[in-house]
Amino acid sequence: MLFGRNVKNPVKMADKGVVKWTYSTCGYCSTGCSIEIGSNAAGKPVSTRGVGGADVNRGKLCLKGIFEYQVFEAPGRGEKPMMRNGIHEPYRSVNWDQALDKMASEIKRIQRSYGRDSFAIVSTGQLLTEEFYTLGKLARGVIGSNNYDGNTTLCMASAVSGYKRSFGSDGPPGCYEDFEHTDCLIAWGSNLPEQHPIIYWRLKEALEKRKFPLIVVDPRVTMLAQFADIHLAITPGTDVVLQNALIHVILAEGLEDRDYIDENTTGFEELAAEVQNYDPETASKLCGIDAETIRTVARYYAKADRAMSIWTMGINQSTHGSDGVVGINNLNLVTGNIGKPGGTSLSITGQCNAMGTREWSSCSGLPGYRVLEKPEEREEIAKFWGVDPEFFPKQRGLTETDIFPAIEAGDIKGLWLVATNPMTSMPNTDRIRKTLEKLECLVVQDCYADAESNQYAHIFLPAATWAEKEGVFTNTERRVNITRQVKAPYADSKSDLEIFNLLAKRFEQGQKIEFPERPSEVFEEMKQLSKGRLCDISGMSHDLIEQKRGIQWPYTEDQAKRGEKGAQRLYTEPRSFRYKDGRAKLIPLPFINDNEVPDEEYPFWLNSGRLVEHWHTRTKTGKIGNNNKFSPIPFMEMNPEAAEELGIRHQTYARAVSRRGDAVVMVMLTQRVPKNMVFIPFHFFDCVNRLTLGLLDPHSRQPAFKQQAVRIETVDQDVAARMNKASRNY
Ligand SMILES: Nc1nc2c(c(=O)[nH]1)N[C@H]1C(S)=C(S)[C@@H](COP(=O)(O)OP(=O)(O)OC[C@H]3O[C@@H](n4cnc5c(=O)[nH]c(N)nc54)[C@H](O)[C@@H]3O)O[C@H]1N2
Ligand SMILES: Nc1nc2c(c(=O)[nH]1)N[C@H]1C(S)=C(S)[C@@H](COP(=O)(O)OP(=O)(O)OC[C@H]3O[C@@H](n4cnc5c(=O)[nH]c(N)nc54)[C@H](O)[C@@H]3O)O[C@H]1N2
Ligand code: SF4
Ligand SMILES: [Mo]
Repeated sequence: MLFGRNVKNPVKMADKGVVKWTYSTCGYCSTGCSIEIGSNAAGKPVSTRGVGGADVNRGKLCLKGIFEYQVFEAPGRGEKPMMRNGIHEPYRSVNWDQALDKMASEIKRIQRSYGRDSFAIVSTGQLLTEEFYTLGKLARGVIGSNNYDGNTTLCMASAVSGYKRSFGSDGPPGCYEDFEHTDCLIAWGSNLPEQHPIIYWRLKEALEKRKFPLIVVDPRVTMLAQFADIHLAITPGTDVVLQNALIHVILAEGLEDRDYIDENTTGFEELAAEVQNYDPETASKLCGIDAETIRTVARYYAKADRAMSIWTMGINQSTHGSDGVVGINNLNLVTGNIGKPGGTSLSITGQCNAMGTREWSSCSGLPGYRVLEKPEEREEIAKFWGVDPEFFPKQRGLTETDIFPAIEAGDIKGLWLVATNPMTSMPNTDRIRKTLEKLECLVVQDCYADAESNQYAHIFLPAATWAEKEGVFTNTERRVNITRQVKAPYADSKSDLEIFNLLAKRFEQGQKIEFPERPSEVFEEMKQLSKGRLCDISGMSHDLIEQKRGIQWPYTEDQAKRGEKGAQRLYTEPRSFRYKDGRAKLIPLPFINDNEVPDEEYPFWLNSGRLVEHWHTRTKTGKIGNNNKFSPIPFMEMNPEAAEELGIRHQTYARAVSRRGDAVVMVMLTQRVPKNMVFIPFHFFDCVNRLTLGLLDPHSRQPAFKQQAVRIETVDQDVAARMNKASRNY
């Protein structure tokens, strides 16, 4: 007789018939996991697995990486270029020459009629670095519009701005290995287990080996908060107050690192004077954390041998985003925690190549962290590309969040969206819809034709995606890793690199400048331009990157010759910051509350963010069954006590209303949010971003996606259910 396991069907692993594994890097988040794509005998990708020897993920993947081979054939892929005269006409398929000829002639017409900057370009954090560099060359050196930016303004702009203000340059100074050395970690507005599952796994592994305090600052009880030793459920948008109060306690109790401050910083007196105003009792009234807890956390952080902070969108997406980053840097500088193992200020980036675009896309300046404002840097690039330096603007143009209002105002008439879907991802999407409708020409270049922004386009260019092409990404810890091509571009789509090159040839100046066709040749150009820069990659090559499963920059030719690893940390030497005197700046941060805050009419905070199973606007994960099934419809987290007062039950529909618009969503009752807050994931079209306001940070121009006010209303359940069925749902 058979018992137990033996009577059950044994678990069978489907034999997918993999005959070949191709090395790649995950194309979703900025963790930068090394991944192998398995193809069957017919050359079709049928599997993905983590790479064991890779330093970042050591064989692991999260559920997005595990099913990533399904993105290639998912429904909605763009098959052929399409065109139409007006956005109310149906699209017709055309060939590439017709689409690109039309695009080039529209760019020229618009620039001739309204000026060079009247045609804008908005790109992304999700192209390969070689593609970013090439788009930068095309935008800055050929088309010559200064209104060229990326969706990174919705994402990383505050981190970039804060790093520049504190250290004199962008560039996250730490790495994942810092978890293994730190004695205290504060995570600010960052939900690692869901948004960076493999970085979280690295943190958890470090905690299992050696316990240290984990402190989480987040108004919501996220999964990371559930694992924390101390959770500070902060009042939204007030992190700067808490930072000032922590420094107040540190200085009042003499816990600062005097030697480090004297040797490496300027501005200490001004900072000390400002934080005088933030004694824990006063701060407590503003940020909602009790005074004793502020003191405890300050002592933990300052007394730890090595302390580090990580942060993500809870800090960046705020009207105090840039200040919040500077505040974290201040805290680390006064405690001497920069550039040492376990002592750092590490921005956790977002998209797979959020770093690559910062380094090489020329969005905010010129390649290799050069800026338009410095004549010698303009000269250098102009000479290298073979253009007249006078062709470059002398200062940075509009950011994405200023480009849309400029379209509204009639200053911009044409727009090219490359791998970004603002109809779902920008704040106040009703306004974005009206804005897009005003354009004389909108070009959408996307791997999926059903990206919502494409409903408003005149020209659609189908792009290849991820491992249908070849090139590098840079992850959160400055690690450059490679994606190898596993299959040909889907249908008649083309790699973004090829599209840029084909468009360049349609301009006189584009015929004069060299646009190499192969990604490895583009990489060689970048290497040349990186020599002596902070982001030096001159010791790398595509093959070496694959061999080492990613290399961290800076990595010079000398380092390569000596067979060293890439640099794990920046600013490890005294006075090695990027300001002329080598010192970092301590910057006082007076706090003014300028958010939309709840009031009688709109009594709830509206918070928004992400879920582990979905990626952004769901053009990918919405179609992958094993991702989508966990959250197939929009929902709203709401506190049970608040719901009871309003007569709202679990798993019924309710309407959230803001001053901008409304959205009907399924209610999920949970203690994860406080009584005066609701949380709605932003992955769904015509949902939370109909409600958001998106006030801008004055330094970074990044929108505050996480702080606005709404009221909640009951709705007729049958009507809501019918509406929900009728709305687009994969
Ligand atoms: N599964 C998945 N992973 C992703 C992505 C995805 O779409 N899906 N996107 C990637 C990208 S581009 C990014 S930028 C990252 C984002 O990664 P995260 O920033 O970790 O994710 P979010 O959910 O946007 O926001 C994080 C937290 O900020 C908190 N928060 C809100 N207001 C405040 C505040 O005032 N102060 C503080 N301290 N916290 C606040 C929210 O409650 C939320 O829990 O994730 C990346 N990883
Ligand atoms: N309410 C709210 N809104 C938010 C946020 C929030 O927390 N709350 N977070 C913000 C943040 S941090 C971010 S990063 C943005 C993200 O916002 P988006 O960038 O608009 O979101 P994605 O869905 O990633 O859009 C990328 C597009 O590029 C396409 N694509 C993918 N790969 C390729 C490729 O190789 N080539 C081409 N040409 N196209 C490709 C995809 O199909 C998709 O349409 O959203 C922001 N919006
Ligand atoms: S953690 Fe990020 S990089 Fe790693 S598999 Fe998941 S989505 Fe991909
Ligand atoms: Mo992001």
